[in-house]
Amino acid sequence: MEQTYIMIKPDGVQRGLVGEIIGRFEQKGFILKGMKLITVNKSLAEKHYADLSAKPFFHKLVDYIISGPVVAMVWEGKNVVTTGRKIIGATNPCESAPGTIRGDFAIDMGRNVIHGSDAVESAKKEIALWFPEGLAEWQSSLRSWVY
Ligand code: 3AN
Repeated sequence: MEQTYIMIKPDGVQRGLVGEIIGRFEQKGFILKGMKLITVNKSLAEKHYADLSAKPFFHKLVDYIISGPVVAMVWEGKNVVTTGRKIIGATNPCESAPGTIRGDFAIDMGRNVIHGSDAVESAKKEIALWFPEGLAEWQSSLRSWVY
């Protein structure tokens, strides 16, 4: 079953949006496979955003991610990568639709509340990076009502 890496960024944690965001993924029917509140070190943040290392905003982005605790999560379910991105909304909160997380809770690109993997392959890499200890096991009978 497909999995994605979702991270509530420091601004989302500090603004008290953790419950709201988890609720949206739960209500859709996705299954929580991993979750932890952690303060990110610089090396992990730089690895996570390695693809953006040439961008002019890279250092600001890394400083933002390490500025306070984040909630790192893995969610599982049919088409969860693409659907998760739809739930999150466009990168620039000025363009994200009302009803999406960024559309409802953000106005600034540099403080856009949440991260979600953009493809199945990057989700695999990000999950391995953020959850080297592995994920929770669900018995298939406990989740059979979803599928
Ligand atoms: P997304 O988070 O929607 O996948 P990416 O991967 O293009 O978007 O960018 C990663 C993060 O970098 C964004 N969430 C945002 O915080 C930041 N970012 C992207 N573009 C800009 C920009 N032009 N100025 C400042 N920050 C940016």
